[in-house]
Amino acid sequence: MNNAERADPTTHFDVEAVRQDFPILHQQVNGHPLVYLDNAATTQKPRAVIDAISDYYLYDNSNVHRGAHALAERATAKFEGARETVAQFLNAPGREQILWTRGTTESVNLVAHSWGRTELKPGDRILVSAMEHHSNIVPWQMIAEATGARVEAIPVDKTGTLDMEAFESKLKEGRVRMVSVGHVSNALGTVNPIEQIIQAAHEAGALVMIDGAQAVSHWPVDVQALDCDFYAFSAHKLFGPTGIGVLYGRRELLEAMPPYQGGGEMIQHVSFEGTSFGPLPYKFEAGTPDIAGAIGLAAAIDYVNGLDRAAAVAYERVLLAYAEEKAQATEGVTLVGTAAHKVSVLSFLVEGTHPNDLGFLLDQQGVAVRTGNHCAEPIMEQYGIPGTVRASFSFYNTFDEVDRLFEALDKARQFF
Ligand code: 7TS
Repeated sequence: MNNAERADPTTHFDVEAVRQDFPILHQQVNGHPLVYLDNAATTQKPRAVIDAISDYYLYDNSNVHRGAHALAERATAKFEGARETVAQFLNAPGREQILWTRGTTESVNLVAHSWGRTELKPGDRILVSAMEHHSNIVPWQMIAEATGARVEAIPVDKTGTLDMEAFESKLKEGRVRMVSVGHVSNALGTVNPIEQIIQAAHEAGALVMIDGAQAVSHWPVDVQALDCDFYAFSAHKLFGPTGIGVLYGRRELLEAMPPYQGGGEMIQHVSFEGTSFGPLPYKFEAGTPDIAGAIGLAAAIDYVNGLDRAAAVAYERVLLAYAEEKAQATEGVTLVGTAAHKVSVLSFLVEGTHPNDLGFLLDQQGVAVRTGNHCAEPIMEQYGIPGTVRASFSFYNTFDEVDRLFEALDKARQFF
């Protein structure tokens, strides 16, 4: 059976056509056609994104907001247009609620330091889940240390599902000021019930930050429907460039928060007697921004919006189910992360092998996966494992590639 025949006929997703948009996928690695299954680490870039970045440098390069010439005007229009594209993508009420950061990591740091430094008092509590990426743990620990607040983990069960009862009882204990959770776990693929989390946290008087790093590439996100206070993601996990990301924030919170960094661009007036800060979003954007990055991200969003997203979502679901079935049918393979609601991630262990050795042997056969703790050490420790082999899928992956993964695994195991 070929890929088209195996795809769920209800999905109508033309994966072969989509693959033509991603030049990098069509190469040999270690003498084999590349099978790229490391999409949770970073996604590949369609030609439209690469062209948008190179066109900007070829024709429009200039600094933004300050130049009195045609190139500066063009660069500023593209840069601010990109912010509008992101605002629409997240359904944010206003473009000034979209802040450019270096990525999800910096977005969490911005909220932890700017909001946390002014708002947190000794004894206040910050809840994160036990399956968070380090970037949604460590910034909170740093600000907790500085303010006397406490970071606590919402427990996660054996399957990788958040314990909502434990969460609700933690909220009832009081003094929870912030709940910061991942929309999707990068290590396990669990999709967290964030609507329920946001509602319960708000009822308890806490704010909610959502780490959307692993979610935005898989389905549309609507921050107003979610009613979250902050939402963060990285462009590079959404088919855009590295080095740029987004923080969405509720307007009244952003207005009340002090700047995160000082410098040019973020001020209204500077004197040695006192400095006043610019309006949103500039108050949070000190220095020359990543102009090409913002333009690249907007091109990535335009690209994604041009796909039949419902079909892509359905296709990815069927592809993951196919991979899970194959894993379950393979002797000695144990899945890590078997929550009822999952996306994209197949994390697993193979009896008698170390994940890092397997990763190496898969790479020798052209299959790119990630191995290790996936920057989620606490959940690996809970499971008593050093890490996993992680294959993570995007809509440009195929059923044939899933077969290649399992064939490569079979061959790799012959070494042990
Ligand atoms: N949050 C989650 C859920 C992530 O998966 C990652 C990166 C981050 C935050 C940090 O994003 P950054 O762009 O600021 O670095 N996750 C991974 C991964 O799973 N493999 O490599 C990076």
